[in-house]
Amino acid sequence: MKNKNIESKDFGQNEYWKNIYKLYTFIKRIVFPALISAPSWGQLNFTAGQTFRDCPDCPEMVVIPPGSFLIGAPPEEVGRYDEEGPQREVNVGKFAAGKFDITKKQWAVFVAETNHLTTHGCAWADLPGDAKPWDLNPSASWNHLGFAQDDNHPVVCLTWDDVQDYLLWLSKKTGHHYRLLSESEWEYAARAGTTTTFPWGSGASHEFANYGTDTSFGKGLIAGRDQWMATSPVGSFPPNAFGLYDMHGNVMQWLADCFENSYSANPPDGSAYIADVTLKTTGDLADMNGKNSCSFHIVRGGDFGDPPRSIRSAARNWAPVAGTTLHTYASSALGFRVARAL
Ligand SMILES: [Ca+2]
Repeated sequence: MKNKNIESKDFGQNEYWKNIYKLYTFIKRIVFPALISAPSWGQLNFTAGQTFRDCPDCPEMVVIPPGSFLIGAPPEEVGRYDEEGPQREVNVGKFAAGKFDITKKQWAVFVAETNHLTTHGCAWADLPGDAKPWDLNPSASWNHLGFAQDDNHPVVCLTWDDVQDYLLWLSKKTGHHYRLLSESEWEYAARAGTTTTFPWGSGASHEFANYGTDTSFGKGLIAGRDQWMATSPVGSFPPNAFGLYDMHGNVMQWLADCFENSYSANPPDGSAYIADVTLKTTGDLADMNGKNSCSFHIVRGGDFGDPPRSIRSAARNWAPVAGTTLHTYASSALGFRVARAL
């Protein structure tokens, strides 16, 4: 019918071609440039600071704004270790980070759906009879510890392998790429625009984080808002400027990077350092000499038993410890947070 009408009137035919030309111009000037300039359809929907979940049981995510920063600590920072330098500029692209560490409840969903077993034991489990608390207690697990943890506490006692299995499961379940944060992403997100020792200022404070005594390793402390000797429920302290909780203290977080004892080879694009090379280390790190860099992974944030020095934005740590591997090492002071590509 439409074609017949157009053919029967000269006026109608002109209008038809005018509309075709208008449509062509619209596509050429508006639609095409928009398609080319948009990195992906998904990214169009995310703005910095926005929070979202990919399923009802999935971790809540926060969109982190892209930017650049100096990774590491300046030479004069109190408590600095040699491996926190040299400071280097890193550009971090837009990504989403878990608002909180993964909780016991979220881990339990994974276990229920996959029957995932954790049989490696756990260090610092605080169970009766732990003669050497730093050794793996074979009976301890994420669900069997010597201190109380409700569903909202960060899940702990997981090896690197356990965490990789969770990330694969979550990616498959949601259709999105979930992974660990790189060390650059972690420090950028922890600093949230600050250059001070801690995001809240120059001194440690139990008003902002769950950590231990001023002088000892492995001992918790209750003071001010920090009412926990061991782990605290996620979100018990104020968030940083990017909207992330518990980046300092509570539990350390597994990261994607292999070990490197300086930032001299750290990728400037914000990605993880994953070069598997033979380590050449001396001094305090001499026990790692000759081992492969990727037989270790960086862990960040410090934990409930750490002194202030270890929960600084620039403080670095790594796992596993001597005598264990990425397949066996687990600790009640070590959990994880997820990242998602956008
Ligand atoms: Ca505490």
